[in-house]
Amino acid sequence: MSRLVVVSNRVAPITEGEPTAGGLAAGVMDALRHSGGLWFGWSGQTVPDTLVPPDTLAPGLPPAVARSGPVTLYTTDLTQRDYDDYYRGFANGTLWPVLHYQTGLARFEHGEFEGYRRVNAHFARHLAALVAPDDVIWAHDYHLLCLAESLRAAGLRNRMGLFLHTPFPAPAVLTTVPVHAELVRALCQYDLVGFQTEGDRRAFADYIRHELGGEELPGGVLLAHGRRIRTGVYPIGVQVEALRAEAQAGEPESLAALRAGLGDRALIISVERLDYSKGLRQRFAAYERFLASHAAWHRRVEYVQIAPPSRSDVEAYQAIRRELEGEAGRINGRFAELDWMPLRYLNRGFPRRRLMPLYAAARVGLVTPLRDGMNLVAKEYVAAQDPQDPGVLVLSRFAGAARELDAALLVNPHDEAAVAAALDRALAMPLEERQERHTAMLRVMRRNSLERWRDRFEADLRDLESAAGAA
Ligand code: GDG
Repeated sequence: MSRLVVVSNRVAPITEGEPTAGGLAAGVMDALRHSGGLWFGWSGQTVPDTLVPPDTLAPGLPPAVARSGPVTLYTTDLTQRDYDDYYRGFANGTLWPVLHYQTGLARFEHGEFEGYRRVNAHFARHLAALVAPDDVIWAHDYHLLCLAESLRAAGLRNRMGLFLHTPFPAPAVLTTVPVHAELVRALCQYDLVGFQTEGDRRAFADYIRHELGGEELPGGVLLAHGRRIRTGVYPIGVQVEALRAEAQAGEPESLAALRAGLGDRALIISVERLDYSKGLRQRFAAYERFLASHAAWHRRVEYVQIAPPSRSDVEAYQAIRRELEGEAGRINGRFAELDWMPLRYLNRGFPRRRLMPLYAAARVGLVTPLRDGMNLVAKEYVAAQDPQDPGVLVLSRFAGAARELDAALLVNPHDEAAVAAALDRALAMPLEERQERHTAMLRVMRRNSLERWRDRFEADLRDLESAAGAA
């Protein structure tokens, strides 16, 4: 079987004997172990511009940083200027907000887009030296929209696929990015583009048809820029049984500490990177509304929000952090009693082995992003539940996960009163209804597992003939 070459912004460390942290990394690593191959990405290190002028970074083999059986990891450093333009600038200052429909938070600088292209080309130069002609290349996410274009420019005719972990926005939203045409032209150099939901795939096809005058053939094939691009929907999943086992294997001390703090109060849990797309501000407001309108729950619930800081050198992230700190204090100030804190806001990450038991102990999983490609936390919460006495998932209809988990209590995160009512309903839900909803969600999640996501994408990529993209 030909080798698999995975490319993403960052590579996950190989941890021998331990499960790889995080669902995505575990899925990708398993695929690599199965077929053998390599994973390439940024090391996470920046070097001063003066030492390595970006345009003279040597092409050729980057050093291998780790090997495990048939899998080799390679990384490359970025210069400070690359990091500012590509990562902090165009990827996270322009693309991320627009992909999540937050056009008001997006900034745009031509120079940053040039930096984004420069880093994609830099990745491609290294890859060109690593890749054999029949390798299949699987790129991940919004950082690498221009990678295939650079690889083709370097003469590579390999099969190349991109899986987009974020939403793909409607054409009217994407066209707010001044270089949308360049981006989509670059995307068309992939042979396969995968999305989390049919809505995302549809938005891409609509752009190709209406903005570009391209064609859509049956079976998700698009014709544009003289190429044939296959598209597909591959909802990312979780390892259901492994997560349940992790949830049950919690450290007794942490659980005892949790119980001691919680007493017999019902726990509402939310976990996510501190990101404006996750809807934390609206969620805090909805919880405040719930407390104000449901006095009967006072002292009987506690909402724990875990939000490790993320991308904290991007201005929009500093703003949301400041705002949430103020709001958490204000809400507690308004409702807390000497023996009750209604909201615990923890601005740091937790190891997985502590997180899973926390999910299992929570009566309600509150997952209300304004937009989300999939949202793995929603699936992890469901997987962690005790099937005999499961908690209830309250889920935003704007998470990709809502397409599959329609047995959750689906809410519009902009509707504070509706989210407050859903919390009340979730907390009071009879056992039988909780079990029915949980069983239905588990059924879908077992079918659309992490393994299936990976196997389907990989199989579709291998299925393409080499250089089949040339129409
Ligand atoms: C992108 C897309 C898509 C979070 N806090 C902690 C922690 N986490 C883990 C969660 C989960 C992962 O991080 C987050 O995944 P999500 O899917 O929820 O969100 P993004 O980070 O935005 O991921 C998203 C995903 O890619 C995959 O395609 O679903 O839509 O935006 O696994 O558990 N893990 C630990 N401590 C924390 O504090 N250990």
